[in-house]
Parts: sequence; C-alpha cells; structure tokens
Amino acid sequence: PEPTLLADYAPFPFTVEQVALTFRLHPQHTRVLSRLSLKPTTEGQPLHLHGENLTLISLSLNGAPLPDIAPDAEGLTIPAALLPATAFTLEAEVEIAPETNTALEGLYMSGGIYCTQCEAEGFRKITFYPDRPDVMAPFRVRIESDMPVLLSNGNPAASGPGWAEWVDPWPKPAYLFALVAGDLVAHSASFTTRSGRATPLNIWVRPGDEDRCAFAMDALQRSMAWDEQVYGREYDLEVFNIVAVDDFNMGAMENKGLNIFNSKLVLASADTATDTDYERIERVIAHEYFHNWTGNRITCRDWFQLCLKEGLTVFRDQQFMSDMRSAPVKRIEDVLTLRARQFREDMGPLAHPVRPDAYVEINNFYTATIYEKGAEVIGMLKRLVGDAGYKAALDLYFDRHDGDAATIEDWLKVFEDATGRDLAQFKRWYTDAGTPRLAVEDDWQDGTYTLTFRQETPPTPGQPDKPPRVIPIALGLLAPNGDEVLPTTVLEMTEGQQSFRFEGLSARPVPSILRGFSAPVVLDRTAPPGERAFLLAHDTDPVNRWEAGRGLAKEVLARMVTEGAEPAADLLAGLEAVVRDECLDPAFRALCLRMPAEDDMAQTLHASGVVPDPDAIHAARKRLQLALAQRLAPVLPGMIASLANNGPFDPGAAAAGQRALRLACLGLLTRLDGGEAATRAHAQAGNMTDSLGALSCLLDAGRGAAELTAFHQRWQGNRLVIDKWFMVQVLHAAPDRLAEVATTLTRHPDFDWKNPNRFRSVMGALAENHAGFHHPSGAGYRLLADWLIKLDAVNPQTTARMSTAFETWTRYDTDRQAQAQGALQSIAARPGLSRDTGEMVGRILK
Ligand code: HT7
Ligand code: ZN
Repeated sequence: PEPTLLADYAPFPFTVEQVALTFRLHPQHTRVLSRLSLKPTTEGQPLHLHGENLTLISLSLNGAPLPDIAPDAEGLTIPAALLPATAFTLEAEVEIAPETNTALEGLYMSGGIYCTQCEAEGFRKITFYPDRPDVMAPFRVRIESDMPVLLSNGNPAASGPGWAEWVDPWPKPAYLFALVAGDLVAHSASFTTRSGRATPLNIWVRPGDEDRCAFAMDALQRSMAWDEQVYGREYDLEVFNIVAVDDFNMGAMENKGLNIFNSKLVLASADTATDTDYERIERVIAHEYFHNWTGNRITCRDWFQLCLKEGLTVFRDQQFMSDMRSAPVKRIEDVLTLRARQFREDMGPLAHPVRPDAYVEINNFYTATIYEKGAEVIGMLKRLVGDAGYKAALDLYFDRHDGDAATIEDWLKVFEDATGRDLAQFKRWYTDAGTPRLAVEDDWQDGTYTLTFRQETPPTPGQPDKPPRVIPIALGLLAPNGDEVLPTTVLEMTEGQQSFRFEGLSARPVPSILRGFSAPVVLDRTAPPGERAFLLAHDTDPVNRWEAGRGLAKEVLARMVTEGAEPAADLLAGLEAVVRDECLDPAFRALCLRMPAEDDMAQTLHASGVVPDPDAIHAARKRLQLALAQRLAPVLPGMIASLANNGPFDPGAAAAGQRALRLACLGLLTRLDGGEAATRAHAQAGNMTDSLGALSCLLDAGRGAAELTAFHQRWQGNRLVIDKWFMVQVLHAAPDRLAEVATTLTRHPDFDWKNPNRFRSVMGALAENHAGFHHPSGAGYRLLADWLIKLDAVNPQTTARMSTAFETWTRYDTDRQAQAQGALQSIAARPGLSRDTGEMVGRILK
C-alpha cells in the first residue's frame, strides 16, 4: 500500500454543519441512518466519504435517491456534477454486524455490551463520512435498542422505552464519536465546576463490578479539580460518563463526554489490584479527562500531528501524577519507561520523528515516540521558557485555538509569540528521529572548571544526517565535601560542540549533569573512579542521585558480563547506605534497589558496540542480586518486619512505597533462604500487591506450585486477576522452560486468545522474559510468531503492536538473528496478512 504523506495535506472541500445519526442496534444487523448537512467551501469538487465493510442500503441527496453511486473498498465518491453549489443534505442507510467485529474498531460487542472505538479511523466502519480529524461537526444521536442503558456523546436530550437521544453541542471530529448500549450499572458521584455547575459523573460497569469503581471516581474528581487549578480548564458538558469494557485494544479512549476504558484501567480493590494497577488507573483516568481540552476542544489537523494531543496530554498527566504523588519518584519512573520503550524504539528499525511525515497504517504510530518523547519535548520547552513563559504560551494556545484542528507549527508559534523566542532550531525535536548522544569532558585549571559537550544523533531510517539540536542541560556542581557550589542551572546547548566555564571555585567540583533528566539524550560520560558512588551518596538532585546508582550498577553489570568481573564493592556499599537511610522515601529506596532490566542491559551493551548475550546478562544480574542480598543480609528480615502494615489498605503513594521496599527486600531475602520468607509472606498477604509480589519471589526460587493452584481457584471468574495468574507464570519462568510454560498456558481453558488483555498476559509477557524470549533455540521467537499469525486474522491492531517484540532482533548474535528473521519472515509471508502487521513486520525486517 502507498504511504500517506504529510506533504500531501489538503483541506476537505466541504464543511459538515450538522450530523444526525440513528442506530437500530442488532448483533448481526445493526442499521445506521445518517443525515449530513454539508456545504461546499471550494467550487466543483467531488465529495469523497470514507467507508469500510459497510453494506449500503440507500443513499439520497436532498431527498432524491442516488441509485448509481456504488461504494468501493475505501468509501464512496459523489461526482461534482451531481452536487449543488450551496448547502445540501446527504442521507445514507447502512448495515453492519457488531457481533462479528473482532478487530475491536468501529461498533463491536464486548461481553454483550455494544461499544465503539473510532480513533484513529474506525468511524468509517460505522457509516460513510469524511473520517479525518480536521472535519469537526456537532452530532445528534438516536439509539434504538432494548438494552437498559443507552449512551452517546454530549448531553442527554430525550429518552423513552427502547430509545434515547443525545446531543453533543461541541463540534468534534468523528474519531471522538462513541456509543454504548448494555446492561450496565453506574457508580455515580458529582463534581461542581469552579463556575458552580454541578456535573453528574458516572462510571458504568457490568453488574457486580460497581464496588470496584471508587478509586477511579476519586481520581476523576481530583483530575477535574487539578485541571481547573493548574491550567484554568473547566469541564463543558452536563454529564461525564465513563464505561469499562473487557475487550479493548489499548488502555482507554477520550470520546467527548463518554470515555471508554479497558476494565483493567477502572476496576480496583485492595484484594484484586496491585499498586501498579492503582497508579495506572489514576494516570489514565486523568489522561483521558485532560484530553477534553488537549485533543477534543483543540484537536489535530491530521494524524501527523498526533503528538500535539498525545505528547501534551502525557505531559499533563505526568505533572498531575507528580503533584499527587512523589515528584522525584514519578520522574524516575517516567525516565525508566522512556528508556525501556522510547529509546529502544529510537535505536531500532521503527525509529521515527515525534511528528512523522509518512505512514501506511496510522494505528502503528501510537508509539512511545509520539507519546513519551512527545511529552519530553514539552518538558524541554517548559525548561527553556520557564514556568511563567509556559503558562503564558498555554493560555494563548487555549485562547487562540479553541475549536481548531491545529498543527505543531501552531503550537510552536504560541510559544514564540508568548515568549519572544525563536524556536526554529528547537523544532528539530519534532522533525528528526533518533536519540542524541551527549559526550562530556571536563577540565580544571586555576579555579576554573570547564565542561565541554559534544552532541551526535545516530542515523535513523530515512534520516542519515542530523544537525545539532537545542539541548537544555540542567547542571549542578558539588564540592568534594558534598556541598552544592552551583545550584541547578540550565545550560542551553545549541552547537555540535560547546563549552561552559565556571570560575572562582576553590576546589575541583563534581558535576551533576542532566539533573531531573532535563533532556531525552544518552549521556556518554566516562566518570572518574568514585564519581558515581560520590553522587549516589551526596547529590542533592534525587533523580541524579538515583541515576548515579543506576549508572554504577550498569557499569558493574557490563563488566560482569563482558569480563566476568565480581560485583563491585562500591556499588554494594552505596546501595546499602541508601537502603539503610530511613530519612529517604521508601519508594525511592525501592527504586534504587531495582536492578537494571535485562533488556536495558542489552540495549546499553549494544549501543557500546558489544553483542549482548542474554544468558550472560541473566546470570550476571542474578549474581549481582545475590551479592547485594548477602551484603544486606543482616538488615533484610528487620526491614521486612518493620515495613509491614497491618492496618486497612491504603492505595496512596506513601503506603505503596513501603510495600515496594518491603517486596524488594523480600526478593533479595529469597535469594538467601530459597523462598521460606516468601512462603510466609504469601500466606499472610492481605492485598494483591503483597500476594502477587510474594508469588513472584516463589516462582523465581522454583517454588510456588501449590500457591498458583490456590490462586487460580480463589480468583476463577475474575478476568483481571486471572490475567495476572497467566502473566506471573510467564514472566518468572526459567529461560530454558519459557516456551514450554507459555505453550502449556495457551492450552488452558481460560486462555481466551481473542481477548487482548488475556493474549497480552501470555504473549506480551513472553517477550518481556528477556533471556527466555531470546533463547538460542529460537523457540520463543517461533511461539510468538505463530500466535501473531493466528491473531492477525481477527485483530490486526493488537497483532501489529505486539510484533514490536521483535524490533531489537539485530542486536543479537548471528544465530539468534537467523532464528528471529525466520520467525519474522514466516509472519510476512502469511497470505492475507493485514496492512497493520504487514507494515510493522516489513519495517522491522528492513
Ligand atoms: N487517544 C487514544 C488512542 C487510541 C486508542 C485507544 C483505544 C483503542 C484504540 C486506540 N487507537 C488510538 C487513547 C489515548 O491516548 O488517550
Ligand atoms: Zn491520549
């Protein structure tokens, strides 16, 4: 298929003044009647409407039938000669079959509930329409069904037995359309906006799930208040509805006034959800709510501008979470995610700019680069223009562009106009792919300290040469006694090589570079011996303090892998000091104890020119864990006991941090006692975090069979918890046994592979078990490829996303490469492969 190009953008030559839709719902024969009020904006243009898999029943223009217009695979076209020069009405009736829609795009059924997913191009599977984000229109929707609850966007207008009407007064693109019909119950509350409008809030779930919505509701109320306080943005409809469904391709969707969520991002109770689940629920509830202004009121002109709404909304949800929880811990978690997902993407065959300029299938561009790097770019802008500049720019953005379908050029212009800065060079962060590497050298002479930075961005597909970018480098300097002699200062690097001098210092300082991870770059610094350990002990910037420990651990692990070195004493001593320091936040201490992930080590080794050996990385990581456990042996039992909480469950960040540190200690103790303490902890666990954490320790120790059986028995019927039962076994399988464990699980009667959550809980976890997935036999690669081939026929979107498990295949040795290439080729060769998966596998293989 031919790619769509940014350069080819042309406005739609009509405006849609009003959309009226009627749905007569039926599992196999839903009828959709549409009445579009259209007006030409350019003379003599044909009208092209998108439409896929629609059975056209009738079509008329200003009441006159158009019997000769036949749709093709992409939609229908009405020639200019048949169109009036002024406003006209086009009416169409189509038939669709939600029950057989397994792709979960358009109108489909999940557990007996009718629901929709229209972003990015799903509305064209519902009716004929200009399905592009720059066509915005007010919608009126009538739903006819005997389902008890009938919902759509906007405000409820009228209803009666078997029908309901909804009116959305805010013009919106079709991708924000939503409809839900089902046997649902609401967990309800309300929010009074700052201008005094009491707004009912409902979270709709299947009967029986309503007592697991309180946390999501609380997160929603806090999000609404936060957006008013921090961004001055108020909610703008009479009601806000959220619906949870079990079958969903991604996390959640921000449809105007009617967000639809994957149930795993709504439902939580102490006994069924982990602390990670709670945190994700809070973040995604906020994220989708924040889209009401950044995405819905101001949307994207075209899908190339996706980061305009996604990068900004991720940035806003990150700000929200750091206000709700510990800011440094949140920043560290975000940095970990960025490196694990986005750096990995940026260093491989799928690298693309934050604003791409070509795509084959837009669903393949909901990536870590668009989301996470898109958010980092905004963080850099804010760092460069300061808090006041950022606020002025955002106020101008909302003022100037409310109701628009905007571009990255519009976004940068508000910053230029509000702050007077020229952002031409900064724009490269949007147009150029790749992660810059920042090399640094220092020099000390006669009281003057000089730092010299050199930036270089490796080539990425289609972009061999990269000019220098603007890099904000937050720097602090510490005296040898640990005192800060230069508080955090932002250096602005704009050249390929640039030096910064600091005069009048009485001793050579220790630099703390890139504080708060001030730019998404790889810092290449050969630190002098002792520097990282010094920063781990003394840095006043918590993110860089953690980073020092992390850098040291990676250095030590790399030497253990490549030279067979022993675990270094300065790392163990530094970590011990942090762990014993009760003044430090337990969540921060838990993060310091977390070993670099095996995939992260493989990425680091590969970037430094070493072919990573997954078995050696796995073994070294275990040896380092054991050495740390031995070092901390005297304190572990005491810490585990003192961090226990026997009171009621508290999902807040402080209590979650204590659980995280306790489980980190339990993981280490398991390396010494073979799982004795974990067996007791599992038996006593009073919440899902502790239960699953202890079970993971047991599986790592080669135990846990009885506990697994009991776990399954207890949670049978709870889909979200059974997902965890599948996942924990795959994540903690010994590398040699991974393919066998995963294969056995796919034969389990509960393995409902058409449900994306269940599929991911086995196949996603398979790819996350680094040494197991990259087993030299190639069994992991083949198993995943075979299942992706099977899934592609029913759900291309989820298949394509999961094929990214292979994006690192060229890092490894030639035998592994041959195995992975064979697996990828078997997917690519599949007759009838979807455009989604075809594009991804093609790019990965290139
Ligand atoms: N804007 C949404 C992105 C999205 C999506 C969500 C669910 C299923 C399919 C989807 N395709 C695109 C979610 C968000 O970023 O907020
Ligand atoms: Zn989003």
